[in-house]
Amino acid sequence: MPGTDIAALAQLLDSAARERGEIDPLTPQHGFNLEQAYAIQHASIALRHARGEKPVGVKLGFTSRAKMIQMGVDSLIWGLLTDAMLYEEGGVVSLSDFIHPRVEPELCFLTSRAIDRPLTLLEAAGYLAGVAPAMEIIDSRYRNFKFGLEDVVADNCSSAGVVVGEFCADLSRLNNLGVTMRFNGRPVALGSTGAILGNPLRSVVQASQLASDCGMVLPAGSLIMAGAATAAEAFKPGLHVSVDIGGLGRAEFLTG
Ligand code: OOG
Repeated sequence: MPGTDIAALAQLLDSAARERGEIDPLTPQHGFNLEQAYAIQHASIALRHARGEKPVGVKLGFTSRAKMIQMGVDSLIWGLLTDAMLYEEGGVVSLSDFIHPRVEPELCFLTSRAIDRPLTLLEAAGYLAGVAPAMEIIDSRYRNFKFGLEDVVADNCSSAGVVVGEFCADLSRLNNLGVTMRFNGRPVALGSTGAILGNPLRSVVQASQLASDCGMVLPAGSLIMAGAATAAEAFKPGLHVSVDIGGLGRAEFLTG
């Protein structure tokens, strides 16, 4: 829609995140397209940067069928991470930071060199320092986590927090590792890293393509969250949340 007020919608989403208040999806009233949705996302991230938050990397969304089916959206999307979204691995994540948070098991890549062009799958590992077991905390700013593609993109793909375990330099066997997420020791989500685009390294290829499409360089030391291997789980206070990724190790946090 030509008259879409990118800045005003970015402000609305940013305020919803800061005040932890749900809002109705924006597209029924404002009818923006995907390109405008990314413009809103970037404008809302610019507000965070203006407050002093630093870029730390990117996250991919809907890289697994499990997530596409859970949310009814079937296109790969991406969002931008800042240092304010980093939560200490092994620390306490307070529910008061969020509206209605959910957690999902992921892999997190760390780049060793700047990515400034689209990479092939064969090249991807050469740009990485390592991979870690990780979890993403998502927190849609939309009522009841209900949205369409353009709305979730404008809302920075529900990004809210990341918890990253220890990095491992061996990138050779990521294809089919078992993924188990537990709440207080009870399995709540089971899957395989193969669910992430058939091979999680493809998320690095996708991130390089998406970044280059919008003229963005991912500097060395960037995080790339590969997207969830399973559906997300809502969480409450008083939990020990962990993810084990076969061969790679564990990431965990407590909820308060
Ligand atoms: C959108 C974010 C999806 C993933 O890993 O697939 C995502 C959402 O489900 O709210 O982060």
